[in-house]
Parts: sequence; structure tokens; C-alpha cells
Amino acid sequence: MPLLHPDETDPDDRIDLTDHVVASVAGTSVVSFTGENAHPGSNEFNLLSSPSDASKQLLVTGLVRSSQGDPNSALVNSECNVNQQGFGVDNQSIQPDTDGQNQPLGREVLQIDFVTGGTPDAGDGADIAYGSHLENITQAGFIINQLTPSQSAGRADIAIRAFNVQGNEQGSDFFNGSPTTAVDITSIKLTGASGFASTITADGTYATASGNVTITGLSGTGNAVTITGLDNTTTVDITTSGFMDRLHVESVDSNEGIDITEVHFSATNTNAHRSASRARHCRAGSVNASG
Ligand SMILES: [Ca+2]
Ligand SMILES: [Ca+2]
Ligand SMILES: [Ca+2]
Ligand SMILES: [Ca+2]
Repeated sequence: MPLLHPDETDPDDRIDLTDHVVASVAGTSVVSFTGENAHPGSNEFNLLSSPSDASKQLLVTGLVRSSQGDPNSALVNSECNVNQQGFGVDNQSIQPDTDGQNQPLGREVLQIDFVTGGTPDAGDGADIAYGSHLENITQAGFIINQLTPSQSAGRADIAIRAFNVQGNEQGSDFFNGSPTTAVDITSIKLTGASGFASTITADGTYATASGNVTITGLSGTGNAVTITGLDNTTTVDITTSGFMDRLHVESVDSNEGIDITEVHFSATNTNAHRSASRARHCRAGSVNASG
């Protein structure tokens, strides 16, 4: 039974349904977060709702490596700084050395949990309250809109880690070691100044208009991917093999930190009927509006 029969001379003419039909009961919706509606300033946590869907939230916290000399040293609490400039750690940037040379603390890590059921708020960790983590996310990303210090030749090196948090600890317990499992990052998509035309699924060095970007940790099943040589403004998107509800973005540079202006994720909705093309348009809109 043909849906359309545009060529009456061809008994077997085909119509292209690409981008028109999603042959699945599941769909996705992309939600975007900027800091404009956040409680501004430096806080132990900041919980934001998506302007388009208040049930989808980010719980943002800040961490820092306890030893400047050891990139694998333990993470200890710092503060996140969320405001209309974006998402930073301590100040507005995620930096490789939080307190300066010859000071004990090292690299900053922005920690982002995907949650629901909280009330937008910011303040002391003891006041962290939310319902539960979202357990339907395999795609997320963010926009790097500035390097600090800002120089045209500057490029930033970052590490991204994906986790699935077990349980939903509240208040100060949120910080004391919620068990997590590593989630394999399977692809990276770069858009913008350091954009690469195709989705990247293997380690390697990729030539972009802003120079070479080198990716390590993507091949295989690890949950930590390092990307070196990023220019601003660049959108970094990741896909994971299983559901993730926590993202770490760490500065692993020797000089530049990064400022992030926007965070987004794509949540799988069962029984949704949104077309793939519409979801892509939403994504593009959120990027343009924030860039
Ligand atoms: Ca900082
Ligand atoms: Ca230091
Ligand atoms: Ca650099
Ligand atoms: Ca979880």
C-alpha cells in the first residue's frame, strides 16, 4: 500500500522518508540549560530547571584535585559558580590550577548530575535536595565559549568522564562518596570552531579549522575521554553506551581554562512521537540561541 505515488510512470517509485518517520515507540527530547536563571555566585551546589521542561534538572557542583603535582589525586569539594556568564568552578572558569603555582590544589572539575524532583536553589551542600537521578540519558554536551586567559592562539585540553550514580543521596551525603559505575563513552561530536564533520568514534588526531584536535580514551570501553586542542567557540557532545546521570568536565591544560555557557542533554522518552528531524531542530536552536 503506497503512502505516495509521485511518479505514475514508475510502478515501483520510492519516496524518501528520511527525517519524516521515527520507526520506534521511543523518542528523545533535548533540553538546554544556561546559567541566566540560576541563583548567581559561588555555591557548594546549584540546581537548575530546564526552561522548557521543569522536570529535567541539573545539579551542579564543583570539585578540585587535592594535589597540583598528581593529576590522579583525590577530588575534594570546591564550589560551582553558575550565573549568566555560564558554569565554572570557584570562579567563572574551569581551570588547570585552582589556586596558582606552588599552591597545593590542582585541576578543577565541574560535576553535573542529571536529576528531577528538586527545587531550583543554590547554597550549602547540606541543602542539596532532589527527587532522583534521571536514568534515560545517553547523549549530553556543552558549549565552550571562552578560554581563560583568552588569546586567539590559545587552545584548551579537557577530560570528560561519564558515570551512573547508584542511589540518590541528599544533603552533605551527596559529597561523601555516592557509589558510581563508569559508563563507556562511545562517540564525540565537535561542532563550531573546532568542529569535525563526522562523529568521532576512535582515538586519533583530527584536523579542524582551528588546528588539530587529539582524542584519547575513546577507543575501548573507558569512561574517560581526553580532548586536546579545543578552540572557542566549540560545542562538545558525547554519547554513551548505557545510561549516564553524572558528567565530569576537567581542565587538563597547562595554561588555559574553559568557560562553559550552556549544557544540554537528550532524554529518551518512551511513547513519544517526535520526529528525529524535529529533535535535531531543537538542538540546533538551543545552540544558536546560546552562541
Ligand atoms: Ca576556576
Ligand atoms: Ca595549585
Ligand atoms: Ca592550552
Ligand atoms: Ca543512576
